[in-house]
Amino acid sequence: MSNIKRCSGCGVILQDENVLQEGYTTNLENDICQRCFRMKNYGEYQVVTKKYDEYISIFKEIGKTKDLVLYITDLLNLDKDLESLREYIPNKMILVLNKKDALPKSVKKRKLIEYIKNKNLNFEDVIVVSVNKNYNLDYLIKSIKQNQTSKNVYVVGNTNVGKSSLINRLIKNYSENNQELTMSPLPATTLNNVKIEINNHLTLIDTPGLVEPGSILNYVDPKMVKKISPNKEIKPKTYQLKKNQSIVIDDLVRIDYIEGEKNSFTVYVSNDLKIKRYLNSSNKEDLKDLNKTTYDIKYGEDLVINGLGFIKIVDKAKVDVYIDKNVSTFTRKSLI
Ligand SMILES: Nc1nc2c(ncn2[C@@H]2O[C@H](COP(=O)(O)OP(=O)(O)OP(=O)(O)O)[C@@H](O)[C@H]2O)c(=O)[nH]1
Ligand SMILES: [Mg+2]
Repeated sequence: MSNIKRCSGCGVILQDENVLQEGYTTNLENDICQRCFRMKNYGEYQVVTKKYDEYISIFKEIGKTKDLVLYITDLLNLDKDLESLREYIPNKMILVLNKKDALPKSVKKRKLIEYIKNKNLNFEDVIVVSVNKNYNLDYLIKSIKQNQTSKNVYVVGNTNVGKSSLINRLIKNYSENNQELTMSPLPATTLNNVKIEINNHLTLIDTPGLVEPGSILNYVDPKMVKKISPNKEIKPKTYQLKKNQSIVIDDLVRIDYIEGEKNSFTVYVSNDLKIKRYLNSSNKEDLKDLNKTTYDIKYGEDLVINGLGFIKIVDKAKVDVYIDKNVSTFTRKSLI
């Protein structure tokens, strides 16, 4: 290969020598790699994993610039720690809360913003959007204009939060450019930084999303990944539970209510997942072979299951959660 050409869909370096290696294309005249071609045209997917160090070095490179950074997160999977990136990226940063459409309409934008602002984090702006519904992107563009420090603006965030989808939408809405980034419901779609010129004053730089080791998406098959990722407004389901009753979500997670008064559990997960409720958990053994964690949940907290969604529990409760040992769970003050 004499001069390096990158795939315009995912940023990988194109090569025509080894079918088994990333960046393969049958012909270097092509603009995208075979993996992107297959994702775009057939919805096929091939797993590529990056090492943690590779992400960190991408973040550090961004940190060396003074450019504005858009930090994208998914409202259903709000990062536990919204400041972990700060260690590497001290830049001016706008927090973009995407996938508003997945939450019930009754959840107000203002409430979500207040929730974040109460944490006193250091963001220039906090913006709720839905890329799919084209919601609030005019405001995002305005805020970018106000806060950008140069032409370049980086787009970072965990895998699957919708970074490439957002940029594609901004291209459609605000640019003459016709480049199209590859998007997919599966983790690790974008493989390298990709620069996209929106106009003479703005170039967005798409980056590969960090694959969180604690996300359930890493431990289920692609069919289940699609089921777990909501593409419609979630219809939350509320269960009034007494102790010794349980909720089981699609053979993925079991929650036993082991101590507390009659209590209300509202499940916010994709509508495609089946939820079962057991009136007497001691008779049922399903999923009890999975890893168990016991939580003492305080009044007004959510139990979050990384990658899947969350359960809002009204009163204090002691629960046993059974789930794959690699998947992280935690509690937080109720989002909704
Ligand atoms: N419901 C909903 N889904 C969205 C929205 N935006 C993106 N998605 C979906 O989220 C999934 C991931 O989108 P991508 O744009 O590939 O995500 P990414 O952040 O670029 O992911 P990586 O390249 O792996 O880091 C796709 O299935 C998108 O359709 C949104 O506003 N609402
Ligand atoms: Mg991407």
